[in-house]
Amino acid sequence: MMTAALLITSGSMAQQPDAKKGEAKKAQTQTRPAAVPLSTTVKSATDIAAQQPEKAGKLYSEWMLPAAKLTFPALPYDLDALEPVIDKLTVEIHYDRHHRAYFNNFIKAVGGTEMETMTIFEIFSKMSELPVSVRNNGGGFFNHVLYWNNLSPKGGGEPGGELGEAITKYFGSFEAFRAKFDEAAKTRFGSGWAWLSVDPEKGELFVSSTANQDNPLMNTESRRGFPILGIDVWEHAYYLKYQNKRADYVESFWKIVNWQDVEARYKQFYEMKDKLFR
Ligand code: MN3
Repeated sequence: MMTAALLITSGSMAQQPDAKKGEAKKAQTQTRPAAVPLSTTVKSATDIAAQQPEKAGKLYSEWMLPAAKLTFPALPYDLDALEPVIDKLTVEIHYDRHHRAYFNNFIKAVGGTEMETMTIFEIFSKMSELPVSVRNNGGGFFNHVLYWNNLSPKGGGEPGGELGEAITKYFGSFEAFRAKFDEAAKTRFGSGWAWLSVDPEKGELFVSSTANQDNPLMNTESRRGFPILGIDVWEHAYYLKYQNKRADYVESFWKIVNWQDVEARYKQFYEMKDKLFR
């Protein structure tokens, strides 16, 4: 069973047999801790559910494990699966070198410390008191897992269901939300991320951007939230294909957004929110 999956996976792995190649295969042969099943039932919009019907409603999370037990997850599709939006070489370098390095350095940084037994959410909640190596590498590890799951070769379009309704409620329309997210992604100076998150107090959706490998779960952020969609705007995410044209990368990004994953994460927020911001 593919519970080796990622943060809050929408489970695109099971229908991506090629994910078993290379490093992914190695990862799967390790003994993995049992995933924590969540009881959420996903009720996706028809167009989204049609993409991965057999996985709707099946959510797993490994993030509640002690940090030292976290594993480096397989990419949920082939390296070239996101072409032409993101080219194979970019995915390969981004996933296998950058992301893997963040993971390795995070595990190293928490090793032998009290952080070993904390969940990554507990670590993010105490970020301001912890070493910068944990902030950069823990953020880098977590953010990229979310990023890969947020994307799919079968993605694109617009969300329906409860997520689509919430976006309309809080932004006025999907177009208005997208304009806001685009703006955050394009104007983030230097390296960082733009996010769509859920406010833990009010439940409202909001857009923000963070520097470096920070994310809205960290207590170093002025507005904290549970991220459900993130775009990496570090140059390593797009430079080979788009060079300095970040705006073109951001525009193309929408063609591969895995809305089923974003909606699943949105619903998971309500399952997990009590454990996220302590
Ligand atoms: Mn990156």
